[in-house]
Amino acid sequence: MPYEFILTETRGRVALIRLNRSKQMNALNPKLMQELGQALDGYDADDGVGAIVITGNEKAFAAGADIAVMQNYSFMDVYKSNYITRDWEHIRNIRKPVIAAVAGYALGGGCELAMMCDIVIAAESAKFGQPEINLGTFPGAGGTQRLPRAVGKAKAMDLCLSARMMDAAEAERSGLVSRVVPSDKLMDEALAVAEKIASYSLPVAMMVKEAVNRAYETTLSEGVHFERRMFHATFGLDDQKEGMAAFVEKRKPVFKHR
Ligand code: DAK
Repeated sequence: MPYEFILTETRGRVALIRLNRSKQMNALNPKLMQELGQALDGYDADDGVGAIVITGNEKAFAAGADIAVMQNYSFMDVYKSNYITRDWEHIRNIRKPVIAAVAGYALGGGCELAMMCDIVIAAESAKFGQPEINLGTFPGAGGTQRLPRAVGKAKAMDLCLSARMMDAAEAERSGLVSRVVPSDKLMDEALAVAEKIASYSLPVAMMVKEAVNRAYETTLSEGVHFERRMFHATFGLDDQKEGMAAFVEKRKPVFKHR
């Protein structure tokens, strides 16, 4: 499907979505976010896809929501139309693993978009921040909630209140990103991780995602209970039989994603 602001392709069982407003540093306008939601929904429903990568270009993953579009909105405009929530919440409902491959700026809504993904892989050039306070507003797509969960209160307060940027090394040290790679290796690494994940049993990968996300929403004992039940559920899968039989027979498993 032709989109205006994103490029999409599949490579085997991996779907790649590239944000494509390079002149505007991939500023996230409503149409781009609509298209992103549409593409994500499509891949989530596609049995041939096991993992999704979202990336930008070498200068910017995304420099935030589109300030030029937002500047004249009134409270009623954003409140009544459910601005941001209506398009941005899509990604939270995607059940397959989503990887953000971040080079350059991931600021404001761009940082929030990366944090909505399941794994963030950063190029050495990556810069993260929540600089909305510069604009007389503050993070509105989860920045004040996901950032402290990822990096702790002290650093989240620092970033949101001072508007400073955090480089890739600091982001990795703080737990916002899972790995930092040389800039020219970013896509190879992100696609290799996605391919690896997509080679495993899809329902199991989906259950892992659901169980880890549960840790953010509930108490430890309820989370462990949820995990236990999901673990029990894997014993109803053909893929669990195949995975364990393959180990015992010293061969590679052939998962059927069921
Ligand atoms: N929006 C629109 N255009 C942007 C943009 C943005 N966020 N970021 C960059 N651009 C545009 C620039 O205006 C410029 O356009 P031209 O002048 O060429 O037409 C072009 O991209 C190149 O940018 P620069 O010339 O500034 O490039 P530099 O290398 O000098 O600087 C920069 C790069 C990323 C450091 C700088 O562009 C910058 O500071 N950008 C703004 C970063 C920012 O403040 N981001 C936060 C945006 S606010 C909500 C939920 C969420 C949000 C809002 C509401 N609700 C639930 C209601 C989210 C808000 C945000 O994300």
